Amino acid sequence: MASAAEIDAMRRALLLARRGPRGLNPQVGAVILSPAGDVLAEGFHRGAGTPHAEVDALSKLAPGEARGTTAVVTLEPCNHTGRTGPCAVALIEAGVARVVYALDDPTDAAAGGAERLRAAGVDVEAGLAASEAAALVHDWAALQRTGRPHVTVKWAQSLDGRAAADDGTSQWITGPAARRDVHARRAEADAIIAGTGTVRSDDPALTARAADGSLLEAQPVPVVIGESDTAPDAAVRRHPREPLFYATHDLHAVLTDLAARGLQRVFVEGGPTLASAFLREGLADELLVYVAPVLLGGSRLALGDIGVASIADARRLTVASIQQLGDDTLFVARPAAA
Ligand code: AOF
Ligand code: ZN
Repeated sequence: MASAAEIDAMRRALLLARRGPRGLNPQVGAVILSPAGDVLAEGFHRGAGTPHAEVDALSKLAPGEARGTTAVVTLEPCNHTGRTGPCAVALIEAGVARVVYALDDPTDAAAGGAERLRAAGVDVEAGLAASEAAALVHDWAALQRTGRPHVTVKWAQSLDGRAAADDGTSQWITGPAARRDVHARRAEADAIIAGTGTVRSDDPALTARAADGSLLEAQPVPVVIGESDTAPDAAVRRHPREPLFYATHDLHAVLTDLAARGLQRVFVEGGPTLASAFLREGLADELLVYVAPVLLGGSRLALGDIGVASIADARRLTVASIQQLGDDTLFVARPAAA
């Protein structure tokens, strides 16, 4: 059973974890407690290649000071030598007597730290605040499972399913409330993807902005996919994050590369061609469809070829939520489980 001091320390460790960046490694926090339950040291992980949270916390103690202490960590201490050495061994060597951690390490490579600690006589308790810790590293863990980022595909359309008028104009189909919602969701993504066609025709900034136009604090990395060149003076080149350009149609390869850069959650806002390609390839985990009460008619459909030739191939969706945003309606939908 975790003590009151350990429960407090875990809450603190979860806060510390958030100070680290989202990236190739999970966000992890650690607190070292004296046998009396006083906080002796705190640590967190600052990203791949830097010390893990436990080692960061231990480094703040004098030699021998960790003997007999309790380490409270948001993730199972690792058992492997990756870019850094195994934390389980560091804790054993420091003489830590007890380890309380929240979540088992979900990777085959690093798991097993709990067993190793127990084998060395350390008292180990798992599962304290496991659901909070799991939520914190959810996107990272999903990426370890799938090998690619979580993909949200967004588009705005008229009630009759058009993304633009016949002359190509599309600003604006939806109203201010819907556009604000889009910006808030952009800020939660690690990357925002557009096609070269959309970059050429709309010259989007691909930034996340507040209602007054000012930049939000969190900015996704802008990603531009496609074979036509992006003009030297394109707005995306002035983005606060350095843009990534992929002159390819191989979306799997692009996503694999984004995953290798630690980008866990991407937002596809690239226009009908790109949205259709992600759907055709089965790469959309979530759809955000903003529907405006307006009719455009004509030929500029919100989606083109998504690989549906006949009704039997229709992409069935599960609607997660329907939300009214001013005059517009947002459908959040996911592919129905096969
Ligand atoms: C921990 N504490 O703070 C973190 C852990 O390449 P490395 O050495 O940085 O190892 C990365 C793996 O270690 C990562 O995939 C995850 O399984 C675990 N992360 N483990 O004990 C930490 N960040
Ligand atoms: Zn570690």
